[in-house]
Amino acid sequence: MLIKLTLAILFAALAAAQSYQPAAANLKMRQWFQDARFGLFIHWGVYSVLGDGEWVLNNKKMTLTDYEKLAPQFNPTEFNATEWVAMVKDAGMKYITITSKHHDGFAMWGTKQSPWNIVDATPYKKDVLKMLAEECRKQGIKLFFYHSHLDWRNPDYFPLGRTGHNTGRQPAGDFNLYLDFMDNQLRELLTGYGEIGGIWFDGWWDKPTADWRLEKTYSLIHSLQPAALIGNNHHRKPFAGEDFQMFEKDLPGQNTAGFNAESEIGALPLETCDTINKAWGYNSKDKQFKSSAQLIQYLVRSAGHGANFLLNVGPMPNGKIQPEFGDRLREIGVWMRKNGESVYGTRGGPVPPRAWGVTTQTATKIYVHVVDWPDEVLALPDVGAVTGATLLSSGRKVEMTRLAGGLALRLPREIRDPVDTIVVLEKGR
Ligand code: FHN
Repeated sequence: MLIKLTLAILFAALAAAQSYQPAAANLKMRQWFQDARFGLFIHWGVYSVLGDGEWVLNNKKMTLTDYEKLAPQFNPTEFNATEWVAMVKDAGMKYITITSKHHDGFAMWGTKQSPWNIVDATPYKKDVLKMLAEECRKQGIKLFFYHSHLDWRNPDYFPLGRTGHNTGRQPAGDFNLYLDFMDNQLRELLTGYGEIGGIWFDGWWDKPTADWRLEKTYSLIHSLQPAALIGNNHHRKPFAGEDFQMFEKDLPGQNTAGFNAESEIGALPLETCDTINKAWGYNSKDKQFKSSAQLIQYLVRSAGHGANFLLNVGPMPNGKIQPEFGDRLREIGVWMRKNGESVYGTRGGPVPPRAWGVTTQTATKIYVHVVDWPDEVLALPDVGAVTGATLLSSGRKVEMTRLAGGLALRLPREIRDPVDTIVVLEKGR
């Protein structure tokens, strides 16, 4: 009987998964997403009060009773949605992905499913996501929600997974009730906040063998907003029903940070995310900031891998973005205004990513991004017919020599840019 039931569930899940046909609006959104290439990731929640990152509840072995004392201290009176969205636009970013709920379960909107949210549990009492959604719509920025599957606080998130073992919560609960709770929260987000770019899931990895009812959740999202893109940071090849694939702290195909040992690049639009210092949520002690040059180079390398770059900030508990982040975003924006045509609307170019840099391309042009190459001559393999080569920055002609099996570009010192020397190759017909 049990075997029959399990098989029936398995077949139903498989049928639902296999039957997913992205709507035309979804496919259009995927194109938009790929053209956008650059977005802002925001990790913000009640944890920002401690300035010790978003994992502080787990990492400092806090009890929930102590953690809940943070809510009355979380009063981000200096939050200004207009300023945040203007900052995003100025940086040349096209979308925002903000934590609606992180692993601590705290909701950044006035959810009716639990009082553990910014409206009901804090003196601020305002729905941050609503203000941000309205402002994004006004300023033409798309809004995605990061939503954690993993929940260290909801008693029905049981049995526990790999994390959250020291919070002092009761060792009992009904996981299906938790999944109902999560679907109800997602329903609120997809019906009360206008058109949403998509949902960015995280935390599946906490219980990789659990039945997460993903098909049900994914169908709910796609039925409420067919265009909304679903991505899941499970660090595997995409599951059925997903619309894009993300990589954490690594370019697609790489695994320097250890998250991608089991991930494999699928056929969906790609995104890579990273931090400006080391932390996702606000960490007052972390001063290891990457330079704007490094961040621009990562953005360029992502584009060369055919991936978006989602760059993170962890706002402070008062609602401000720390100046070190703001400065870097401004500097990237200056660069994007000059060089954006080699990033926006491009796809990975004909030369696969190399240590020296990457190529991106549009229908008519190939952009050769020379990021790290000491020599005057750079040889490329065959890139197809090319009618001319110029520098993107000045339009100056670049000496190009055809070789058997490729071409060579001459890049003398005086035309080099320490961040990225961009050569535009005109495609021949
Ligand atoms: O545990 C989270 C972490 O806090 C952060 O949200 C990052 C963002 O990619 N993802 C998780 C770890 O995989």
